[in-house]
Amino acid sequence: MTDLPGYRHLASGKVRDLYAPDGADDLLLLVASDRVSAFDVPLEPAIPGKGALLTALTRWWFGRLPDVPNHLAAGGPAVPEAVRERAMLVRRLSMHPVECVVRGVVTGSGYAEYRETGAISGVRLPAGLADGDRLPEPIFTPAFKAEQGEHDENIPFDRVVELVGGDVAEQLRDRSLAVYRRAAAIAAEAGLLLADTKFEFGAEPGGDPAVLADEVLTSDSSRYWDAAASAGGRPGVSFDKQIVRNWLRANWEGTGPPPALPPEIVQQTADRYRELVERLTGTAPEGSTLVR
Ligand code: PZK
Repeated sequence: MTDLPGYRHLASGKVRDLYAPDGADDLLLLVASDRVSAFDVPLEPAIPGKGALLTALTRWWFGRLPDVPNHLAAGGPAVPEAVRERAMLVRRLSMHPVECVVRGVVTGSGYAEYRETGAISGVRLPAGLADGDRLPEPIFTPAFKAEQGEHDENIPFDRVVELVGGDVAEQLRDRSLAVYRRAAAIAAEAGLLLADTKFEFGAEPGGDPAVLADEVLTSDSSRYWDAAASAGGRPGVSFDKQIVRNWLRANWEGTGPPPALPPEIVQQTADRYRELVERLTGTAPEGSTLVR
């Protein structure tokens, strides 16, 4: 975390920091760090360029979704050079306590829940689905945002209605599904399968009750798979922390402090993040070491 002149530190998550600009109560500065976590454990060292890549990706998606109301601020105070490329100045919203997850594929924790109950977040699914199978239609599988350090809890749509009211619940669901469908179509053009993603929305004071917030369609909030490699129902190769997860699983018993990631794992992970941005946006980001 950095000391930012003109800003006050508000909160830090495992991989992000939140600041308030002095004298602009309606704005926030969301700073993506280079930190990485896996299995909910923060790891060392950082992945160089990760925060800038994920921020670039969120900005790019907001640009591709111009008719979806989002939280980017139109103006505001200068953002310090030290964090500029990994920071977003956003309007301060009243955040809904719901993780708006959309799945086009059953995998991960959703697959585990399906195996146990035949449903995910109360959405009943056909019998016989295997890990990595595509669904006939994307499904909205909301989760309740747990306190930091706790696991989010999948909840049925009725519970979303109790939390935010019926009208807003329907908007969260409908916007989430609409954005997922459009993003999945754009990703498909790049040979990518958007397996699932998580959105967060907030209410604009006195305005739109379902503004798209947070990071959007990044590899930290989404599973992107190579479409060719995941054809035929095999779980895909993720463009995210899979390299880190695999290494950690093979090199750590899960108790005590985790070992430091070796340089080659850090490099492979950084390359994988860059490859995703390059394939999606068609441009090699700053500092790219990708060999074409
Ligand atoms: C908001 N977070 C997540 C937690 C972080 C970030 N537009 C907004 N208005 C009000 N609040 C938030 C947002 C957004 N986006 C986002 N928490 C609140 C978070 C911890 C550290 F850097």
